[in-house]
Amino acid sequence: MSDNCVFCRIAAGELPTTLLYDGANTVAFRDLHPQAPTHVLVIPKQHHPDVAALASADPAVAGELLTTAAAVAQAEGLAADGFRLIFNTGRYAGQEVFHVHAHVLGGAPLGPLLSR
Ligand code: DGP
Repeated sequence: MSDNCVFCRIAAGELPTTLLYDGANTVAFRDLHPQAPTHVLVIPKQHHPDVAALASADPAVAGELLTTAAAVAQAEGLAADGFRLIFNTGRYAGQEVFHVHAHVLGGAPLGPLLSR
């Protein structure tokens, strides 16, 4: 746990959030600034800066992250019409919080993958 990591603090229950799932290794909560009708973040409890670091250090938890994201999509009613899963990774992707997180987005047509 990193004291100055906002997502570590959410995972530890130290900061308020709209928690949707709290498992042994992963947590899901609503994004503070939703970019779609449904916008959920899924994180591992353990701190890893991005998805590449997580996949390298702990492939099992990386898999759990995907399982949790799929379960969240199902629970939020996104499975039938589809959803988008995004891992912003690094500067060019615009990553702002350096604790790996999957964005689960859905609830309406999401448009093209990239805005130009
Ligand atoms: P990214 O650009 O991929 O690093 O996205 C970070 C996301 O995290 C962004 O959509 C806003 C969200 N976020 C930042 N701080 C908080 C917070 O304290 N609580 C919640 N629920 N979401 C946050």
